[in-house]
Amino acid sequence: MVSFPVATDKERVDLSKMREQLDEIYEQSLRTLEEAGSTDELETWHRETLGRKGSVQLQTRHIGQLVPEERPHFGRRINEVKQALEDAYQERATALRAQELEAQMAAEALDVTLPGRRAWRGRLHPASQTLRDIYRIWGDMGFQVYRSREVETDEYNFELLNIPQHHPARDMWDTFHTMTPGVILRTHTSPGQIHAMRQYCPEPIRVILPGMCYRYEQITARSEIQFHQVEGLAVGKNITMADLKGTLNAFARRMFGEDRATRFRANYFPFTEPSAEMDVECVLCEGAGCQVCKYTGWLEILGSGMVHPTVLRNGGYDPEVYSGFAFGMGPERIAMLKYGIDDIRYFWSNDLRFLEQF
Ligand code: FA5
Repeated sequence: MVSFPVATDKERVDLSKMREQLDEIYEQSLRTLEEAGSTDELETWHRETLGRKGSVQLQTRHIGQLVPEERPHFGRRINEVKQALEDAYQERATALRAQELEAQMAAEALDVTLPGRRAWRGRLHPASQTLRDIYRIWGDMGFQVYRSREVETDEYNFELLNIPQHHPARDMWDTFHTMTPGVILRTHTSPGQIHAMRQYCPEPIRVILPGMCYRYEQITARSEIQFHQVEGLAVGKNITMADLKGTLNAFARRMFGEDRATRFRANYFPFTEPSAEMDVECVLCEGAGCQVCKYTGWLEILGSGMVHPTVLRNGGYDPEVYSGFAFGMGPERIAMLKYGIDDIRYFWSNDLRFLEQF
């Protein structure tokens, strides 16, 4: 129950005077309500009139100055005034909102006859475009895409590929380790060879294995710590080095043009024997020699070789019966050659000026 301060006889006031005063506040409030020209002004009016410290509410403080039997009459009157003002406020608010909306619509009028703005259309990243070109070419030659994991065990990334612990060849693939001992981010797509062989053995295999690889190395114009590779693997009976060369040459002609010369250079990979790297004639200087090809006229595009007998055995195949070839190429490097991109760092820098050119 609300209690009001009780007035002394001297302080008592006349009910009619107080009603007069309240009526005056009511009239005055209605007038200022009409003058409110915006919803902001309306809110101010509401706070100053009907709020907790508003002019109408303040009238309740005088209730205690009335004789007790008059107090309920005056209280009721205050409530009536409050309600009437609240109704008037709602009416005014509705009218003002409609006015404001109309004004806004007039100001922001749409000319529906103007042509619409074209939605900005994204496009495939140059690395994805190159990957798709690669898939298409290998797909036409009967190679299926085989997906394998990016987080690998040391066993699959190295040991089963004929790279035992402490083998110096591990220096070629500096590695990111996870917090779980023996679990790493793969440094190349070659561990996928073992997964594919173990899944398909003893069937013949013709797959490409695309995906992201990671290496803990210095980022330079030619090397990133994160890049794609596309591995290729063919396993069957009577597969020879001639198949490897013929197939890779067919790929290079489709990728870089019919007349593009290629060559194989002997190289070393622990998981292939013999091993070779493949070069294509420099697309920028047509073999004459330039900065990009380091004045050799040739650009390396991939590593390859005949699958090592130990690796075939680790995959479940008898190397006396089966043979195979494998290769690993870098799509970003291929895109660099194809489009004359001189820095691999553009690929992941998210610069639209670069990306919009493809
Ligand atoms: C390998 O990774 C071998 N696994 C390839 C292979 C597979 C050989 C099967 C034989 C049989 P290499 O480290 O050279 O080899 O990498 C292969 C390709 O990946 C390179 O030719 C290059 O195109 C790309 N590549 C390698 N390191 C980077 C890097 N840091 N940034 C961008 N591309 C890279």
